[in-house]
Amino acid sequence: MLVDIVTVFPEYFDVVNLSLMGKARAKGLLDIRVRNLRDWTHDVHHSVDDTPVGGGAGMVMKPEVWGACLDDLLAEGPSPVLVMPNPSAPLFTQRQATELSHVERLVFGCGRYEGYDARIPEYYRGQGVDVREYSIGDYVLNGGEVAVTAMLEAIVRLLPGFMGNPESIVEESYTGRDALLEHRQYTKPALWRGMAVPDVLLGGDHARVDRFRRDEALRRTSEIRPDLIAALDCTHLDKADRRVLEDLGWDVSGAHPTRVSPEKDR
Ligand code: 6GU
Repeated sequence: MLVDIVTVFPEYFDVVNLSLMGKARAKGLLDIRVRNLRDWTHDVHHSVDDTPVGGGAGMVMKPEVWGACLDDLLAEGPSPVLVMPNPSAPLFTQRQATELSHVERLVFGCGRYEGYDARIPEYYRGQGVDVREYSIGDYVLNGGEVAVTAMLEAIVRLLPGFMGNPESIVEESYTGRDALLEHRQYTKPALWRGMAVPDVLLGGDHARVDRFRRDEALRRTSEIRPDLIAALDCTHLDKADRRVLEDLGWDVSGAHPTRVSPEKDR
């Protein structure tokens, strides 16, 4: 996979070059090029931003500089998916990570300040480029650099051959068909500071262990992320799943689980 990252803070991505990139490059999976957006400025101050049209606080990244930069990058190689982090965009999830792990080339454009001129993604979409804008969560960061680092790590670890043990990807939270939170993990010793590992995990009965973990995943997800339960496809639930969810107050008779209303409870 070929990755270009455009930023006004190229040093920010040293960390990617050290850990992620080091490992992936050693395996021949990934080539990351970090570009300084200011290399595409022509004025003495190398300015990349300006005040917002219509007024308001902060600065907005100028379209001309981004345009010059992205034109050059697009002319360079295989046609990429262009990813532009934006706190006001749809959420980046494991689904997007999986999808983007299959593309040949990614270009990430890191916005700073209050964001970038809205015509930038719109223009490249009009040119036939696959442009994606994503937020990584409901909180505010100073710029796209941290968001790109997070997205890139989520994508690159899915490249075939990146993980030592591909099984561990299948079992992780958010990945499987059902996208449940993962069960809790324990290692030895079986008793630590008076706290015991659940007995069933020590018994060696793999079917019981699987069921215990599945029940826990359902319970924890219902408690912490009920939105993920509500998104489950009920046809994928076995009898034991249904019993657990019903105990937790879900109606599983429809296409997706719904909360049994408090009125109905009484
Ligand atoms: Cl993609 N950018 C910024 N600046 N803040 C964010 C974000 C992105 N996602 C969540 N917060």
